[in-house]
Amino acid sequence: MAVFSSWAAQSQRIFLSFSSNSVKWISNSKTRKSICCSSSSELNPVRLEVCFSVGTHLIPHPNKVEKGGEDAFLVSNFNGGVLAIADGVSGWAEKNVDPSFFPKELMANASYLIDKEEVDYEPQILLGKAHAATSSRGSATVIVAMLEKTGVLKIANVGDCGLRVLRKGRLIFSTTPQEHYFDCPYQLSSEAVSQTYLDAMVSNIDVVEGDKIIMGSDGLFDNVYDHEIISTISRISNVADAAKALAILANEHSRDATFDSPYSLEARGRGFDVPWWKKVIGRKLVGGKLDDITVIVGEVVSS
Ligand SMILES: [Mn+2]
Repeated sequence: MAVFSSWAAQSQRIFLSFSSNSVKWISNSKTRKSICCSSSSELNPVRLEVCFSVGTHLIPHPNKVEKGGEDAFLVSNFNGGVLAIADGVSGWAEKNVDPSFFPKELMANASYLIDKEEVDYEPQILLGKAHAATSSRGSATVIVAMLEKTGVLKIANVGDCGLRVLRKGRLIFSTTPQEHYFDCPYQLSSEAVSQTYLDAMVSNIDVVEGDKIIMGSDGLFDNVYDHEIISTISRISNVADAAKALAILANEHSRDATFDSPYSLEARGRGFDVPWWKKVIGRKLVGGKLDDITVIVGEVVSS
């Protein structure tokens, strides 16, 4: 006991005599290190920083090829990576407004705002600020996904663009479309009656290295089933090739009047169908849906 007291006193003296910051820092650091290594490595595993490896592919509606369609998208490598798609609402053409202006300007504004302090790396705030900065007439459905280097994927979605997360070939997350009624999705608009960023569906998903993110406009999800997305992603590991293959598949289905697409299935579920006299001879409402098709495939990789 006497020996212990003596040692403690001596130790304290030594500590006090080396009162410079550097000595304290070394002393504390050593203590922390030994605790970390011995007991808490399993509780607090060291997480590698992650980012996206991204492939994109856009196929415009066959009648809108010349101007490149009415979808717009952005890919940024800020932080872990930012992906976004805006799909211009085609009904604006009836009011002599080019439906591609609004989504293009919205994405351009979002691109400018991504790294701004006031956005605070929050996709919902980015949507709000980008919407407020957009002066074109028109409207768009829009989805934004921002990956933090720590592995949190933050999503904000207004309308019927979509996002899937696949882990080891299995679907672990899917967005749900928001709509007023069939074929009328929630949308950000130049008109005051529209939805705002506050109407966005917001999700935070923990992702890990190897996870695949498939993001698309409704042109993808109206024409391609989730099981087809899963099989395509499982078959093609390169993100650019996978995005292209999914867009081509969606395009083929969209032009196929006999394909029982997710869109036609949904339409029949809502009570839309062929006239009764066609039903009598065994016909039903089928076919793909022609649309602009945007596909972004991201793989979570260590940075
Ligand atoms: Mn669309």
